[in-house]
Amino acid sequence: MLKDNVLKKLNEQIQLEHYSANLYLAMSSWCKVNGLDGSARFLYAHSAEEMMHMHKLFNYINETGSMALVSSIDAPQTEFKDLRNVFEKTFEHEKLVSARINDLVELAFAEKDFSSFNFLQWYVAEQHEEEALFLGILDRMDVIGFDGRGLYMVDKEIGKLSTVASQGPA
Ligand code: OFO
Repeated sequence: MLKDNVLKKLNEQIQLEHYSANLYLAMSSWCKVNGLDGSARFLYAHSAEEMMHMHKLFNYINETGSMALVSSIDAPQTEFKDLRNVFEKTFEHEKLVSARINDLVELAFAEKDFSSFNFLQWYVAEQHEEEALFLGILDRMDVIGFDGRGLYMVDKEIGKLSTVASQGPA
């Protein structure tokens, strides 16, 4: 069984991963209706990854004999200034997720809950990859730019990442 304070934080992380999935799905929808099919595909696939992150936590909690909770999720933002704004927000969001994971790791260690500490290492590595992935997309935008056919090229490049989203950019 998990200690109450660790269980509470793990359940909050379930909620945050679920929010991440909904946020990226909302972003995918915005991209699709704005003709940005590559980005829409990438964000749709990434939303599915976030659901996997959520389920992984859910299953871990239940395996310990504790109660994984399904809580209400805030509605995500649905309007964005432009494509760069979408990906600036993904990067900011991933940095928030990393900070929450770090807090969880710190708590698990302080509580001598080494099973949770070990379990959470997967998320530590994953957050490193995700921050690098989204920062890489912002860098590509800066290199390609948005002049002329720039937006088309950027969207196409992001679309190519959708098949390798789980491994990071090729
Ligand atoms: Fe995007 O890594 Fe989970 O939230």
